[in-house]
Parts: sequence; structure tokens; C-alpha cells
Amino acid sequence: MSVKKETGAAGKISGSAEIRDEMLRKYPAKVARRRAKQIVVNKVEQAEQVPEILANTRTIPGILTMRGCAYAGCKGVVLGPTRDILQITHGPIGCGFYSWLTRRNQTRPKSDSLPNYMPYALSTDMQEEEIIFGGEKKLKKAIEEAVELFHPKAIGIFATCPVGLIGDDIHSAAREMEEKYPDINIFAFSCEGYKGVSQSAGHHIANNKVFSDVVGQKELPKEGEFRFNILGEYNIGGDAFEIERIIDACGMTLHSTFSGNSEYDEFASAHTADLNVVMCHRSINYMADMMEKKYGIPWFKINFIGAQACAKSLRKIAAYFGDEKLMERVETLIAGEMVEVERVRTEIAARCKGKTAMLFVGGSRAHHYQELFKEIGMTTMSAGYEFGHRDDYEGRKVLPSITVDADTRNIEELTVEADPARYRPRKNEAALAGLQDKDLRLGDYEGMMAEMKDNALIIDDLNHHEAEILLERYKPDVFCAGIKEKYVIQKSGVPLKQLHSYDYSGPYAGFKGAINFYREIDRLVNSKIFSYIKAPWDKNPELAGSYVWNK
Ligand code: CFM
Repeated sequence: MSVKKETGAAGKISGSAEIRDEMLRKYPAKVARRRAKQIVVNKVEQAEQVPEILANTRTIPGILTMRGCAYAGCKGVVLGPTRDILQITHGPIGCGFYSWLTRRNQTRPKSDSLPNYMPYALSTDMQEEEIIFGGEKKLKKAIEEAVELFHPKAIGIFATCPVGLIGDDIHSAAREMEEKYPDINIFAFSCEGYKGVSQSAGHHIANNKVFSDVVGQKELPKEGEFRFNILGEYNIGGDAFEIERIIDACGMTLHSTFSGNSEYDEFASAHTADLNVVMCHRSINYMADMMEKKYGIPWFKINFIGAQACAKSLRKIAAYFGDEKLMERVETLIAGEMVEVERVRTEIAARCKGKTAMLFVGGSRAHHYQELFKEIGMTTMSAGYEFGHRDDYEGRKVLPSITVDADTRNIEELTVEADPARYRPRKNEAALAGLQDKDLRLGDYEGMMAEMKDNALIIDDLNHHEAEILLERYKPDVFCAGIKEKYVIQKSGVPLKQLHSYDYSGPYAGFKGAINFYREIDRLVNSKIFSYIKAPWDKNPELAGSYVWNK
């Protein structure tokens, strides 16, 4: 059975409940009961009410998950894109090596003389000897060596699984080294891979440490009007360069980005900006909340993925600052940029209209990229996060009802209070209330499900078995995921677009990025090449095995 034809021009989705049942049928009863809570048929009711989904819980052992580890979320994701914090992985060499630039986060120092450590992968390269006798000595030596070579402003130390298992105290090593080098800010992250159920734990650990040890360390406010920070933008494939171009053209001042194309000093003085806008809610909502409490900086959610979403986000930022001239400049810019966007979009939409997509990515892109597909007339049949929480699916309104389990309790919640000297409300009560009318949704995020069609299948922590059924039943025109999924999906005859690393392309953010994306999707979904592929497992008999013991 294929439900593809049933989507029709109106983009209605049907058959989802049956497909869900088929996915669950193969599982043992206990596993099926659990997965049933993580596979949800979407239904959007009044006030953005959507069904409840189970998320941010352990992957069931034996299931082939798409997830990564806490170290990846901390070192790779949140800190990785900063070019002048020297980052040392304390662990065996694999962790440092495999997290070395594979995410394609780019950077561009403001001048050639400024440091950029991103091309380096620094690791203590733990051996058996350190696993047995402890690795703190080697870590301190590595820091000394790194200081000799690079003289950085700041050093971040990142723990891998064995570090926690053998009990190395990386924090005291950091303190000791900071006493030796008082002009270098040295801090450590207890982001052992096993610290949480996914990379999401690593985001939280990274947010905590950057907030407590970096933000507020320097008073270096940037010159310029309308100064704000972007939280949760990581400059994959050059996205930040396009976003910076747009912000400059509007005459606004981007103070710091956490952490695409960023520098240590920008983090350290981020508390001097007047607004935080949050792009990836999952990875950095903690920072937004903590900066609001301590320094009085309001935040709201924006999205620069999709030409319309980008325009809307710019309008929201301009409305927040409330300056007539700024609002005019933003409108002029949008009008100018949309000429080329519309020319390309209309041409491509004619070929892509009615086609279907599926997105299974991280903790925010499965939502954000639906905008781009919508713009060229494509329907998202099914989507899900690898490690999103319920609020990323259902919206922040469910935050009070999320049960905190032991895995989450493992990660420290910082107690944050208003800074006695530096807390400064950016707007008075009346002004904030006025802004709520402008649909800025301060401190809120509506989540992915409210913006998706009824009957779309929402699947948390998708696995290989379920992906196969999605392909067979829905026959999507394009599947969006990552490198681990890419070749299995493509061998099945469906093109896969990597939405983590963007394959070898980008940017996809902003107006120019939207054009890049439309063009690539057009080439993928309208190419015949994938229909000629015959999967190796369809050509050759399957190798079946059985497990026998005590025979
Ligand atoms: Fe945020 Fe990201 Fe994502 Fe993410 Fe990621 Fe990424 Fe992602 Mo890969 S921070 S949650 S941990 S938007 S690395 S840039 S693409 S899984 S959807």
C-alpha cells in the first residue's frame, strides 16, 4: 500500500494511524507500549493544543537510534563553533578526532592576525596507563603545552566517558592551571558522553558553564544601535555569514552569536546587549532564561530558515526596538531581497508543488526547514526530533507538566538571581505588554506540532526499522536526515538531503540561503536518477541468521 497519491494537491495526509500500527507490530509488547507514546498522529486543536508525545527519554537498548552523545552536544555543538576558545578533549583520541569539523561549522576571523583554533583538534589522547592510574597529570601537561603554543584567552576542557568513569577531577585541574596562568580563563565541562540520554544533556552542561564562567566577564559593549545577540545559530555551511549580511544591511548591531562565527570576548560581554533572539530553542533556551533572570534581557524565538520566516523574524526584531526608521529599512530590505527569491521560487514551485518530504533531524531543524518546503509547495508528511523535548514538539506551554526523570535530574540546574549591579530591565512593564500585542511571543516557543498538518506522523527518536516503513508506505520525494541515514535511504531509491552538515553546500539561512535550498531540492526531487537505483538487498537474497546456544 502506498498513501502517496492520497496526499493530493490539497496536501491532506491520510493512512498515518495504520502506518503507526505497522511500525509497532514488530516490537515486543513492552517496547511497543513505549514506542506507541513516541509515535503520534498529529492533530492541531484550538489554542495550539496538540497530542502529548513522549520525548527526551532513554533509547531502548537494541534499537538503532540516530542520536549522539552528551560530549557531542557540549563540545561539538555549543562550543565548537567558537574560534578563539582553545578546546581540549580529555579522552581517548577518537572522540576528539571524530568531532573535528565534521559538522561544517564555519568561521571567519575579523583579521588575519586574530586567532582561529578551529582547524586544530586538541586531545590528551588517553592511553591504558591513564585509564588505570588517572589522567589528570596528562591533562595539566596538555594545558601547559597548549598555552606555550597558542597563548589563548580561554581554554575549555571537555570530558569524555572514561574521564567520568575513572573519576579524573577536571575542574580542579582547570583551577590549578588558572592559578598558574591567571590571565587565561580556564574552565571544564563534565560532559561525559553518557551524562544524558542524548546530546541534549551536553547542550545544558555547555550553557551552564558558559553562563557561569564566561558571560559577564568583560564589559566590552559593541558600538552601534539596536544591539542584540542571536542564541542557537551555529554557522553550518555559512548560514551566519548570510544572517550577518542581512542584519548589517538593516543597520542593526549583532553583538554576539552563540556560537556561529563567534569570539570569546563577544560571549564575555553578551550581557551588555538589549535583546536575545533564539534560533535553536533546544540547544540554548537555558542561556536565554538565565540571561533574562540575571541581566534583564528579554528573549523571543525567531527563525532565519525560510524567506518568509526570515522576513517575519526581522520584523519582530524591528518591532521590539520600536524605531520607525529601522522598521522602514527592514521593509525596504525585505522588498529588495524578495524580488530574486520570488523569481526563483515561482519557477521551482511549479515543478515541486504537491511533492512530499520527511524531516528527522536533531532538536530544531525538523521544524525550521518545513518553512522552506512549504514555500515551494511541498508537504511534510512526517517529522521528528532525535533528542527534542516535549516543549520542542508541543510548545513551552507544556513545560510545567513535564515530569523530571532521574536522567534529567543528573544535570545541574543553576540557581540564577538578578545581578545586584548589572540587572537592567530593557523595557518597562507597559512597553513589554505592548510588545505582546505585536505577536512577539516573548519567552515563548509554539513548538513544531502546532505548525504541522493534521495526521502527519510525529516520531521521536526515529529508528531504522521505522524509517524503512516510512519509506515503503509514504514513498516521500525527499528524506531529510544525516550521514548515518543517508546511504541506506538513497540505496532504497529516495534522495536524502543532509540537514545537519548540508552535505557539501549551504548557506540555507536568510534570503540567499532560501534560493540555494529551493534549487537543491528541485534537483533532488525532479531527478530521475534515484528511481533507477535497485537496493543491494533487493537484488541479492537476504542473509538470515539464527541464534542457537547449548546445542
Ligand atoms: Fe540546534 Fe543545531 Fe539542531 Fe542541535 Fe545538532 Fe546541528 Fe541538528 Mo546536527 S544545535 S538542535 S545538536 S539546530 S548538530 S546545528 S544539525 S542535530 S537540528
